[in-house]
Amino acid sequence: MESCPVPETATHSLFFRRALLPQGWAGNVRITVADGAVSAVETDAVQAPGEADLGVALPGLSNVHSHAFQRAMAGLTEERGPNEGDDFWSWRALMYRFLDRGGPEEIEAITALAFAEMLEGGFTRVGEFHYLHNDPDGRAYADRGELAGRIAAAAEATGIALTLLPVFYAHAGFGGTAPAHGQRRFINDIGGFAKLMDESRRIASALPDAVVGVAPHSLRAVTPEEIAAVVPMAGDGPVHIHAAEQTKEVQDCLDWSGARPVQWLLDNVGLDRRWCLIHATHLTADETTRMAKSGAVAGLCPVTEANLGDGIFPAVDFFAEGGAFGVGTDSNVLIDAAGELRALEYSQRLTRRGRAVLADKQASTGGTLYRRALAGGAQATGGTTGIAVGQAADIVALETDDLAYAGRSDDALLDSLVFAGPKRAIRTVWRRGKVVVENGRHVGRDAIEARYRRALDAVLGG
Ligand code: NGQ
Ligand code: ZN
Repeated sequence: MESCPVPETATHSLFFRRALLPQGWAGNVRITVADGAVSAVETDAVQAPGEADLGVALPGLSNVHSHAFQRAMAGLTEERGPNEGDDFWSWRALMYRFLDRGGPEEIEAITALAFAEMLEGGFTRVGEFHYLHNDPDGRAYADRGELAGRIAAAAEATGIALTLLPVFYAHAGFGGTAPAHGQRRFINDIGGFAKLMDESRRIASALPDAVVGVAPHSLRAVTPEEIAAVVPMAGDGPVHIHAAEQTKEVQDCLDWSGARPVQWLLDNVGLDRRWCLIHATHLTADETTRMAKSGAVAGLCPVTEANLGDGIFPAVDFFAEGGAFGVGTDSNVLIDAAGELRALEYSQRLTRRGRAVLADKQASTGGTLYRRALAGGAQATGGTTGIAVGQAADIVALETDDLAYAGRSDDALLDSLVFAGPKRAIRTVWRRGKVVVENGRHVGRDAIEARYRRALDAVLGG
């Protein structure tokens, strides 16, 4: 990247007039960074002559769920088709068609743009639910880690922290049915997947703080025997799975097993803190309580869930039971951490006909959501839990010159960030103490954009 004036091994410090620390908001905070990690946090420090005031610092959030390649189809699936009922399944058919083209270069270029936008949008780590493994004809690449390597290259080029979640995908529906043609780029058997996991670990070890987990795609695409085989491959890493996103999926699961998807997982896989259930939209009261108590994270993607017409997650009840959540950008139709939190709260307000419904008692909504998404996101991805000694120096500074923030402080800034739409919400982002976003723009954006445009010509061109 062109503008990284600070060598990574150097110790340097960053001074903020306010910072959100694990113990709460603090003033005049000097954060010392050594080898990419926070080595000291001083509060009520005296600003030294010549030391810049970098404004208001937040810990970066983890994006728990992304399919980076889908960034290239943002806005392209909003036409009504000839048949009754455009829905998730017709969207998915269009998404599959999109995969007819696009080789490693295109996947990397699209992913790099998505990752740069995530950094600009307040995410410093991404959980990439990576299921594109094969070439456009459905053949395994000679190097099984070819596309995982492209994801890692995009993470390295942009600077975002990577939690790589190689996806096991083998079937079109419940009960181990044969995969459809449109799914040919996702398919693995257990032996091939084990090789992909080995490659993924090798690739991740070249990045400073990448995490590798495992993602059985869904109960539709993976049989119970396959889940039992792939989950141990996560080692200490997280396990992510799509669950109960669509009512048809819930019904198909009932027809197959007599249980609903989350109920099935609770009864059969031993959900715990390692697990992240993506969407978990359709829950009974009993499932909500049991899932919350299990310690598993709800990986909520409210913008995509609205875009795809999935339904509304019972967040009020889940929170009341102590459930943990993180947010994800999933289809990447919009990439914005604050926008996910806003969509989550608004979905609950619209159904509950109330305000500030997800806020802790006598606390601000933005503040509550930000802190909880930070904690749940870190749990689900192995990301930073806050600005504290030993954590990666992954820091977001607000664009406090924006009028949306005028006259606000501390949690009121978070409320304005989430609800009051700053035009440019974020000024600077540091990843491992290095500037990756400056004045709201990723430092490598020009080159990333040019490469993305070429990739789109290749994927969409005539
Ligand atoms: C995915 N997306 O894996 O990209 C899915 C579509 C599927 C969402 N579920 C494929 N939002 O679930 O079968
Ligand atoms: Zn997904």
